[in-house]
Amino acid sequence: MLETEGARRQETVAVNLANSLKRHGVEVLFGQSLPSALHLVAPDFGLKQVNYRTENAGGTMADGYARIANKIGVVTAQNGPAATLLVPPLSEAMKASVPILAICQEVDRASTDRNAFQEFDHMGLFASCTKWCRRVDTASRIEDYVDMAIVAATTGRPGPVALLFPADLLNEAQRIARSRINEYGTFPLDRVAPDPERVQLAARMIAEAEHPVLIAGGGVHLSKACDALTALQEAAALPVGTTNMGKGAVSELHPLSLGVLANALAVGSPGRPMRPILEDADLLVLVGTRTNQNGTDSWKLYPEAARVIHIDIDGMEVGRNYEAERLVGDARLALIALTEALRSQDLSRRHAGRAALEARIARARAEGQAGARPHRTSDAAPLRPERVMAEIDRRIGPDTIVAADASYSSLWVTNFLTATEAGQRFLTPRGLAGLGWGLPLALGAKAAEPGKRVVTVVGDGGFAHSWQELETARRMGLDVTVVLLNNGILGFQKHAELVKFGAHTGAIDFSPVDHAAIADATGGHGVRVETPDALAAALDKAFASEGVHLIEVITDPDAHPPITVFEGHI
Ligand SMILES: Cc1ncc(C[n+]2csc(CCOP(=O)(O)OP(=O)(O)O)c2C)c(N)n1
Ligand SMILES: [Mg+2]
Repeated sequence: MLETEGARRQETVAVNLANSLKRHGVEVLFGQSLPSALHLVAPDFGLKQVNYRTENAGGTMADGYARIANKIGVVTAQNGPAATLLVPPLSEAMKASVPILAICQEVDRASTDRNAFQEFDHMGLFASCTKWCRRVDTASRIEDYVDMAIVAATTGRPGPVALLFPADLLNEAQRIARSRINEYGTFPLDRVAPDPERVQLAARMIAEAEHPVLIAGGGVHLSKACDALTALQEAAALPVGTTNMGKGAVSELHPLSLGVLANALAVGSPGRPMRPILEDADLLVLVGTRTNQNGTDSWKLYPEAARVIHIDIDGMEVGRNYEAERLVGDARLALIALTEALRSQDLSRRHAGRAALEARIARARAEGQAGARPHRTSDAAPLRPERVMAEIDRRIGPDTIVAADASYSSLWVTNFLTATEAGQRFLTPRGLAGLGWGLPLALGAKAAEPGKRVVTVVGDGGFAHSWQELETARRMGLDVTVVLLNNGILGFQKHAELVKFGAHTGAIDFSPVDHAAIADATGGHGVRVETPDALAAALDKAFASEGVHLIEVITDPDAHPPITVFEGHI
């Protein structure tokens, strides 16, 4: 650490930067040493470096951290090739509304625009995948820019931002400014309530509706609005379903909960029998959802005749796909205001229908479970993924965080695990649905909540995008359990091609890979299982011991989640 002594002796821009990050509550930097000037002084400010192997995984760790901690995730990177690898995670965060601060080094100011080594147009690079991006050139403006960046990420609709620092600037002497004291790193930073008159109108619409249904999206988690939503569910006897990203916004065991109602409602889906309840709705209350394709089953899920109330922090999302009564504001404040406004409404219609509604939901739930039971209880080998989910489901509790990779893993998790409490977290990369997100999301979540069990479900194709981070997990003491569904193919790709073209290309099949050996080779505990009994034993062992565990489950290559658009085609 001799090298740090010199840096410590004087106050530099890097010291100012570390100091400002600490003021905003930042505790973890997902990094790989660069910018070195920052990382050399960061420990003096209590900033822990979690060292990723690749930048795209590091950015995704910052994403998982932010989703769980409700604090801005910070990732740092070198200019040029490293910065380009931040594009995928920033793009996911942009679509999924997750605040991330990317701190990137720039070439020295004197070398700018001279084709310096690894010089690149980072402003252009990040233009489409950040809410806000600036290059900082003036030593005295560090606090101003850090505050602007963090506020840009955490106010309004959260999202990623980037700050670019020339390497020479970070070394410039600069006394620490003591002028600013506020912390902006926790989100939602500024809770803004919707227009009270519109809240009153919405309350009246709910009271007067015959069959109102509420759909909760991921914004409910981002806003920490799960308790407020549960209170409204009770107060107005409202049936509540969720999108994939909204899973866990309410308990799926609540008698008024419909579970996940999204793009997997074909035969075998536990949620399928709930669909008629949604189809009967004359009023839809959408909360914290961008009404995206997967969330709405290609915009076919919601009844066209239903009136719509849409609560969202981003006014541009309200009415994008469904003309709606606009309640623009923070989900939590909006739900609290709505519950309050309902007190002065006559809710007798809602409460009179509650028992019958609960009975209808209970029947649909039982029917859904019965429909899913054959696969959930199947002893077949190779295993059905539904059976794998059943084994995980009976071992997790409301405190377990489950992160899924893209592809089928996301849908197995959202449709076949149970949120037993409001606020239970299931992280899915549904912003862009890029492969490889599962493990780094899990590592970020574990960095945010070291005391909680974190499990990630990944496919064999997607996992090849992030194998290398098993070593990160081991080295950083981020003990997670990876459940790898090895069907030997790019499953979703294959089946989607079969559905659309009746044929698939030669890119689908893999040579056999010993994933358990990769886990062992990186200091973790790998095991391959081929039967339900072996899976049960492996899960018990992983959950009872420390370390990084990888359970490679050989699964049925013909199995696919009950994706609605596949129905009748394969
Ligand atoms: C980065 C990226 N590349 C390509 C795709 C397209 N894609 C979607 S699903 C899929 C197959 C994934 O296979 P695997 O991870 O093994 O999961 P499985 O569907 O077999 O469970 C592909 C290639 C993507 N979503 N993201
Ligand atoms: Mg696969």
